[in-house]
Amino acid sequence: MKIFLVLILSAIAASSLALDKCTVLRAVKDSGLGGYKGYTAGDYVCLAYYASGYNPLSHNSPGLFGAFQISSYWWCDDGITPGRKNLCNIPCSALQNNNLVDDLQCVSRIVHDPNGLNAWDPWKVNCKGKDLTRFETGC
Ligand SMILES: [Ca+2]
Repeated sequence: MKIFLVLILSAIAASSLALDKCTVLRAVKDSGLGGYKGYTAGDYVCLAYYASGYNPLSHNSPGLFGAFQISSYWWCDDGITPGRKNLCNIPCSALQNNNLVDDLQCVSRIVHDPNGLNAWDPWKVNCKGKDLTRFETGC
């Protein structure tokens, strides 16, 4: 019974971490990333939607962290990935919360590379060249 209660409480805690479109959109706009390399704020919101469903605790694979599913091989330090580079110079745990300021600094670093947002398959498949109006409006 006690364990069951703990499970329920942690499920509630996890779900309360989930972000929504407008929170992500506001964070992207505040970051100043919109317009960089021709990507709009909607590109980043669309990426977060398809990468994680706006859930910072999402783990599509063991090496991906945060709302933008950032790789622990290249970008953040999870303390266990062999050969990790930590090019964003942050712990991966910093990507698993509701504060997107550091996430977006890391996203900016990733987008700075020649591939830009093509670094993310969820963006390439679902957002690239698409009408992203619904990710930029309604807030
Ligand atoms: Ca964060």
